[in-house]
Formats: sequence, C-alpha cells, structure tokens
Amino acid sequence: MTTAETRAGALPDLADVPARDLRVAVLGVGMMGADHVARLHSRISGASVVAVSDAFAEKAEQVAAAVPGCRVIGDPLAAIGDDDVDAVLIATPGRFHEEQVLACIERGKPVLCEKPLTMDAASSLGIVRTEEAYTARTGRRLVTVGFMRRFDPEYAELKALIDAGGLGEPLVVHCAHRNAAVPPHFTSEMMVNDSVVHEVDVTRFLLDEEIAAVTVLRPRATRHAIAGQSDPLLVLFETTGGRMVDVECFVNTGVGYEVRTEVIGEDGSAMIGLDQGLVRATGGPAGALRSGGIAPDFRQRFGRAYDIELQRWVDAARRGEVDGPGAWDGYAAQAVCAAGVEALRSGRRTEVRLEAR
Ligand code: ISE
Repeated sequence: MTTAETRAGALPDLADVPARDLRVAVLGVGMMGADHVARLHSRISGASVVAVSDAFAEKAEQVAAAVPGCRVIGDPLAAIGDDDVDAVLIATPGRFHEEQVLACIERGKPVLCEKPLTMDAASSLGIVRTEEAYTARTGRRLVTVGFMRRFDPEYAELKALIDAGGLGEPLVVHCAHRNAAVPPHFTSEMMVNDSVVHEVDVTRFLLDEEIAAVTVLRPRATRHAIAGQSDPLLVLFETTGGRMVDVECFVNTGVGYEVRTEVIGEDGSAMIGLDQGLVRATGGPAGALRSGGIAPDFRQRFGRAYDIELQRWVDAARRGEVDGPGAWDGYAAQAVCAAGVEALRSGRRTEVRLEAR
C-alpha cells in the first residue's frame, strides 16, 4: 500500500502483522521512553523496537545501540511515516503529542501516547473527533492513552470487586498520591496536571462515571515545598452520580512513592497501595496486616502495570484493535485537569466542561 493510500484513510497493511513482530517506533527516549524501549525489547512478546527518535541525538544513539536492528530517525514525523514502522509509542514531552498523535491517525498507525494526550482539552477533543472520523471510514480505532494504573493488578482487583458488587454501591473514595521529591520546576499546576491526573483517570475507571466538579484546597505547605508551590494539595472530585473522591497530593514527602486508594461502599471498604496487596474490610473478621516496603518511585510501584499495559497494547495492535484507555479518556482527563487548575487558582468549586460523547 502506498503512503498516499494510507493517508487517504484506507486500512494500512497490518494484515501480516500477526505472523511477525509488530515493528514499533518509540518517540522520546528520556526516562520513560528508554524504560519502554527496554521493556519492549526484553519482556514484551510480539514486538520489536525498530526505531527511536529523540531531540537529544546522543541519547537516541545510546538507546538504539542496545537494541539489535533499531535505527535512529531524527525527525519524529519521519519515524511515524516510515514504511517499516507499524505502530508508535509516544513518550516525548506533552507539547509534541498533538501533532504526533494526529500524524499516527493520518497514517493509520496504532499509537500508545503517554499522558497527557495533548496540552489542553480543546486539542484533545480534536483528537477524539479525528479518530472518530477515521473509525467511521475504517471501523478501527488507533489511540491508546498511557494511564497505566488501569493495568496494575491491585487496581484491576479493586475494579473487579466493585463491579461484582463486593462493596455494595461505592460512595466515597480516598486517595493519597505522594512522591518523595520532584524537580524544582514542578509547580502546583503541574501537581494537578501531572500527578492528580492519575486519580482523575482512576476515579473514572473505578466508578464508571464522569467527574462533574473539582475543588482544590491548599493546606499549610511543607517547608520542603518549592518556592511558590502549595504542597500538599487536597483535591475533591464530585462525580455525575453524586459520589465524592478526595485526593491528597503531596510531592515532597522525602519518604518514597505512596499511591493509595480506598473505596468506601455501602457494604464494606477496600484499600490498595499499602504495598501488601488489596486489603478488604467487611462486617466479618479482618485478616492480619503485614507491613511492606515503600517503592522509591513510580517505575518500581507500577513496573508490572507498565509491562501488562505494553503487552496488551501490542497484542491489540496486532489484532487491529485498542485495549485500554482511549482518546476519550485522554480528553476527559484534560477537561477535569483544566477545571482543577481553575479551581486551584480561584479557590472555588469549578464545574467540568465536557462535550457530549
Ligand atoms: C509523573 O509524571 C507520573 O506520571 C507519576 O506517576 C506521578 O506519580 C508523578 O507525580 C508525576 O510527576
């Protein structure tokens, strides 16, 4: 198939992909992208990293050198358009995502884009609509957004428990999202956009409804906070079904990576993130607790989740499908974060503006 045919929206030539490895280009090989290259190369079956691209040529060369058959393609758009690339993993800085995801859709290539999908809700909605048009022509979807917590075995167990009615109707969710430390440029707005965004997705995933309003409170700040940063933040989500979710986001604890989620239902509660598996409390006798270690950062805590996420992405791409959070989830997260940033600035409860699906 020619590039022109692919551009016109015809199905790209994925017919023989199940018989051979999915040839993946990884765009952006900083910490996360390099981690994904290593993962695809060593732990994921059915995929080969055939190209990497990065603004820092030396870094790209270094990462490519560790993977036999992997080329460096300087221009990320050229990597997306390359005939020997079947699918694309985007781990570049967020401001490049819109152009790169749109180029993947134009070429009919499955794409896994690390969050954020784009830098604002309007451009994320643009991606939703562009993919919808592609789907109307071809019957296929292409975009997966890297909300890895959905693939974490503890979150998956919690979700299954809720869906099976094991807690009765969920009413309230308590979340803690703590980082040991963040770089000096990490502002309070970034705490909402980069950190709390995960709880936005977790809320939508676990409760299966949208977030309707956000309130952000600023408790007394830690003396370790970066100048101008309000750390910790307390964030409250109200869902369309009247449930409430509170998030303590604290990014300079000096301790480690602590991500806890506790769901309180009409018939019991369940908690994950104590580094000891799901802990469930019901009317009956509770099991004894054992203490676990604390992961230093998200690469350890969610290492297994990233492995599962990538394996499922590769398997789905080879079938011509999407299996995981999609463009709509990326857009909804951006819309909630926009309301969150507004709420942070104004100190007021802010309603989320979400288009009809
Ligand atoms: C980072 O971007 C992540 O995605 C991590 O999961 C999160 O814990 C951290 O706060 C963010 O900066």
